[in-house]
Amino acid sequence: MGERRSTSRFKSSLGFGIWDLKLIVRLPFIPVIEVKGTMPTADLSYPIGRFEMPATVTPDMRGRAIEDIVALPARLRDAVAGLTDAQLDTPYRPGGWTGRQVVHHVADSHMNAYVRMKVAQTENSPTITPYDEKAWAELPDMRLPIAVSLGIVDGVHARWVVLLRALKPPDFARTFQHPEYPGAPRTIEWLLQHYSWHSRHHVGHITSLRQREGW
Ligand code: NI
Repeated sequence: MGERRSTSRFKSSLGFGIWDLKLIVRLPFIPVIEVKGTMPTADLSYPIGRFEMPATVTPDMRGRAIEDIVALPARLRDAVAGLTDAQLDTPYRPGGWTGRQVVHHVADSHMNAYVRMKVAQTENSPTITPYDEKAWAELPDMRLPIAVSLGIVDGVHARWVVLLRALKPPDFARTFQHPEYPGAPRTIEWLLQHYSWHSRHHVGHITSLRQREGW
């Protein structure tokens, strides 16, 4: 998740959309609620909150975001360590992806992100190709053992981190065009911050499920 984030299509005539409503509903539940099955779906979907691009990104913030990209392969392996196939095939929330789908989705998503960064580095504000992450998550390769995608994440991140660490400050301002956000070019800065969040977001789905289930 994280690919399609446009809220405009959900705007109602009242001037706010369902996401705003979710936020309003969510606020009273921020204090710790660990009783199984009582958390609002919005909280289960966003265990670390929604992504928000910081107004300013300092060098320290960049460094921490790159460390999240470095850490993801091990964090993902730790998150799924010891889970049985039945546990991996359990949705992390009612109607949500299974742990197995989450792992395969991270591989799908981060392969795309890695390619997007490379085209942004080497072309003049290229238009990237979106993909339907929900449809991808239903394709037959989603039923493969998670080891396959853990290996992809290892390899993609090993290469991605080399690129990220070699970026010079002006490189973070390089842009690419996302067809779903016309007129709002994304930067490599945005991509890094987004995938730092995305890495922690999906690990959070699995670790929070384990916590709730006592696995
Ligand atoms: Ni995602």
